[in-house]
Amino acid sequence: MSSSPLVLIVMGSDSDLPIMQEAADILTKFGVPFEMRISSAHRCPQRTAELASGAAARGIRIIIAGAGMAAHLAGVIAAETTLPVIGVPTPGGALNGVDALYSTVQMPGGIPVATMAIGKAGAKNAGIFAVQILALTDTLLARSLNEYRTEMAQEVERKDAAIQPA
Ligand code: RP5
Repeated sequence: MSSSPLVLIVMGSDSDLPIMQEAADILTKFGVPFEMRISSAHRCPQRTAELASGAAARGIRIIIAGAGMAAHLAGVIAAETTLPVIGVPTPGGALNGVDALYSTVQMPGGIPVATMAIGKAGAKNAGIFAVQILALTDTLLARSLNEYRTEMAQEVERKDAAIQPA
């Protein structure tokens, strides 16, 4: 696999990092090279647009965008590229991520954002979903995904065994 980043993780603020780190951890686990950036759709719109519009030309294949509150980051990024964009609504603010969920998932027809769950589970799934897309054209990655599923199932069996009476 190439060592230049294939996945770009963008978040609106460093306050999103504890959530978005879950996506980074999954990509690291599967050996997928990625880049992590902070860029805001409203605090630095021009910079965010340039980051998105230039991504494909430098080899990025998928963008994961995480933001909270009135989270327009994923949609703005999707507007600037035809790369698949995976959105992660991050928790926080008065509505604790429900606002971000609606802002991210409710894209008008024409510019899709593949929206995950609010918070750490969503960020983790964003990482896995990116790996699944890359695995369409990478048999080693596809094999790793199957092993990951097998390990998950075995973990459930271990937990089930652990609560059985002696
Ligand atoms: C959004 O506003 C960010 O994605 C973050 O989730 C939220 C709050 O940002 P900070 O005020 O913590 O920088 O743009």
